[in-house]
Amino acid sequence: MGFRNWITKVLDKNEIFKISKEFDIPLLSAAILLSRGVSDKDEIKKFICSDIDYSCQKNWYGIKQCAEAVKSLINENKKICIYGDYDADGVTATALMYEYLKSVGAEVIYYIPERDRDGYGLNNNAIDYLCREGVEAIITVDNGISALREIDYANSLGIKVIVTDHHKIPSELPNAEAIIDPNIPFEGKVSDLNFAGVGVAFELIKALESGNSDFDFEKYLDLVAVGTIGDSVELRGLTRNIVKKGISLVENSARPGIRALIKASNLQGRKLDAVDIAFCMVPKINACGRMNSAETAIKILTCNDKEEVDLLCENIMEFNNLRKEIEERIFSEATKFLLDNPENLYHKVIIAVGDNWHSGVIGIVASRITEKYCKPCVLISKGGDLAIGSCRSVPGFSVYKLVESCSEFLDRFGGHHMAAGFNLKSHNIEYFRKSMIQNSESMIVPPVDLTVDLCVNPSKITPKIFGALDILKPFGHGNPEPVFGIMGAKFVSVREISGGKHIKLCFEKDGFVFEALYFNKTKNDFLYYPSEILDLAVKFSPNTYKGELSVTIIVVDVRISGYNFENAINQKEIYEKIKLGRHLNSDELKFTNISRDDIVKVYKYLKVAPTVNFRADIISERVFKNSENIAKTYIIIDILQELDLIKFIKNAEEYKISINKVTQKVSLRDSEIYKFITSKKGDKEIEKDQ
Ligand SMILES: [Mn+2]
Repeated sequence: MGFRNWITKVLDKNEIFKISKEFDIPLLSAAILLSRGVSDKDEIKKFICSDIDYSCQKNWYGIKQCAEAVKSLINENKKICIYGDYDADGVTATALMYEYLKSVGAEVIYYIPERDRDGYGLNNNAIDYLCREGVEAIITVDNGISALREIDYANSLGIKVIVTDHHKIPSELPNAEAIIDPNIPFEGKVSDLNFAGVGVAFELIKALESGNSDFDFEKYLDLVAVGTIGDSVELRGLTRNIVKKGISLVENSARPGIRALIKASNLQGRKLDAVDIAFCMVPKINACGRMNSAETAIKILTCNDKEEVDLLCENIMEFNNLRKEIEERIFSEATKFLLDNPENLYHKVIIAVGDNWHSGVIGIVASRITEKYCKPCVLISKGGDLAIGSCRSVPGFSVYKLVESCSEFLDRFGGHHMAAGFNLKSHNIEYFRKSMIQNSESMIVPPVDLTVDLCVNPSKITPKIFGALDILKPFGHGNPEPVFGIMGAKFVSVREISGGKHIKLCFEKDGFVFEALYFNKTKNDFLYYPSEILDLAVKFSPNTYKGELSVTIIVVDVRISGYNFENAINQKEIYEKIKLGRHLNSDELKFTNISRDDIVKVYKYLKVAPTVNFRADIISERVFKNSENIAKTYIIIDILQELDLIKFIKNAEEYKISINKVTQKVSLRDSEIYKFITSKKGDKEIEKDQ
């Protein structure tokens, strides 16, 4: 994994006590609110209250017209089509609108575009089809705001279009009967923007039923919760409260389909949280659109027949398993490509190219690679003459802008700061790749932060903590699960559990001994030595054994205590520049001053080091006792490999190193890298002379 920049919050103790007392909440809840900048009285009140306001959004552009337009469609018995999208947000929004309109007696069908055949949003072929089906009006959900031409086309066929969307608005709004999108300013003001497509559709229902005190709004909240979590919408304000209530309704959903999906995810009988929905329900719903057709997902969400639901659920599980299989294959192919062509790892944006990578899965893999290397990632898949691409970014870097800057080589592109997609001709891949690398050179890709909300003493942690955390739930985008710091813990031992899939670590701090789980790591992945002093970033998870509740500590990240991130990242950049043959300035050159003695030191260390995996920054800390020799350590490892003294396989930032048997005398002069580095030193001297 690339290294992450720990942001450790320093909190005002008096302030914590004050908030805790005033709002009658545990100190820990108060501390985390404070660490997240929720410190204003009104904000705290809103955060801890759970009330949902079912009155209509009066400050939304077009909401009245929308409600009126839909009402007259219903009254005039027009044939309506809900036009949705294939992801969890679009699917739940479609199910929600469809179910509602049916319940009020409208004649309604739905249409979900298919990823490969139709692409995202409205398209003329689909409109032609709906026209033939006798559709008189289209209500879009989770799309439509940018479909200016398509809406004109529908109008030309006599089909009215009502747009409900939550995407960014284009410079000109479409020529629709009525439009709602919270991004459209109303009286010069834009409302809170954290609504998913399904959230916007729900607001339309609120407007349609405003004044009807008998209406059961709650029965839709499970759908709103699933779609909102699926779309990674920020969980704050009204949306947070709706999702909170919605999650509690998912647990005992009246929808047989949701109950079936919960059972298939082995979540039945459990108190669910947003994370369960994000990791267990959403991927299954998304798998339908990725592997086959999103229609299966809508069917299961709206079906009341138990037998049919079971059949649909079986299908969905198959799609999901297939998705996982394809995802693993693309992931290993992309990773192999990067390790075979390591120069791709040194650029600011990681680009990998492959053949026939599944268009529905390539994006998930791009986000896994971004997570692994802490850098934006672009995956390009060739399929004959045509190619597709998918990008994911890190916070603070707009991958969309980068794609846009190279769009002369693309046929089509779209997306937002964090994710983008594109189509191009295969013969343009190389031009596009080069242009991306060149244009990214001058851009700043910020390091990936890991926010540590609060430092704690492990001896003080009891199951009471879960009550304090419950107040802050649901966790998700915009309100992440709190991360705690345990600083300066002495590492005692490590052992593998679950057949080597995970590890259990033992630590000691101030005489208190505690254990922590580190998931998806092997003994060899854990790079630290017994008795080394480490900082841990952790989460706490409840564990019930024989009826007794206890706290399990789960490791999120580890570093040597007092690790200097800034140095590490600067040094890594220097090394990347060298690998790409870029010019170093004289400040940077200082760090590449390698002596024979340095090389011997690192070699001797590797020879006796008791672990199998290595990271250059950690080796540097141990061998040179500081973080200013990391670039040097990277280069020395390259030299040792060039001289055949060691063999290494690089995996993200980690190496697997083995020591080769030396059969004859080795001379540093045989290393091209060493010669190159020492000649650079010469350049520096010349620079100084001038
Ligand atoms: Mn959406």
